[in-house]
Amino acid sequence: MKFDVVTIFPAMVNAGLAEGVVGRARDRGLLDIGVHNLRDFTTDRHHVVDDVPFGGGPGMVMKPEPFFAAMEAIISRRGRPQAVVVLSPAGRRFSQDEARRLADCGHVALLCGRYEGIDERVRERWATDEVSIGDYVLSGGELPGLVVIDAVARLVPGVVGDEQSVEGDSFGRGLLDYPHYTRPAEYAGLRVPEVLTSGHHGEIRRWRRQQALRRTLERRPDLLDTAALDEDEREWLREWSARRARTE
Ligand code: 4FV
Repeated sequence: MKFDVVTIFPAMVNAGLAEGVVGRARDRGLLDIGVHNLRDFTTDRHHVVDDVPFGGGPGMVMKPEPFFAAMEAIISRRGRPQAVVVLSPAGRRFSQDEARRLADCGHVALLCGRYEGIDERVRERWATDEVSIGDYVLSGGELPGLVVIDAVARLVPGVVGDEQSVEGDSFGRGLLDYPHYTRPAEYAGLRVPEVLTSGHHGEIRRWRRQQALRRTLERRPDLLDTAALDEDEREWLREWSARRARTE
């Protein structure tokens, strides 16, 4: 999987890519990540990347020319990305489905803004997607870019050792994850649910499915509209809502 990141803080991005699953995958060549310093694509000796906003107003806006030059260079050096993502609060909300779609692209460029944002003509000319990681304002697009790379990289075969854990991940089937426990079986007066130390793998799988479903029902019922539920899960939901109706 190939990524290209355009940023004025390459060290910050490289630091965020250096550890753990993504860091190992990059070292093993499963991920080919180009991190490009936007200032390298300026032509003035002060490497200026921002300017005052047309129409006035607070703050500065990132100039279009360096981004255009950066995209031209990426295409000539590394090929044309299938997806060019501008990270911004005005974008489509990032999700596991979005991560899967980008993972199927094979080559994704990520344009990270700072200041008030990037001149709109960059999005008009280059972006295939505008993506937001959430309804809050950050000081830059680098952290959102790292979030996207991390989520997409986990879907690249071989990046996460045990493929099952990716499939079993939260949102793998659109449900929240079941609770996790490890040794000791009792700690601070708190015991691990019996079923998990029972050795009954069928029972354990059933308990985990019920826990994932119940948590989703309690915390994110909105997810149930799109979750891929099987007949058991639909039956449990019917039982639980019938029981709740009886107790209300
Ligand atoms: C953001 C978000 C975000 C806005 C102006 C960078 C900042 C600054 N990006 N999801 N939320 N970006 O807050 O993606 O340039």
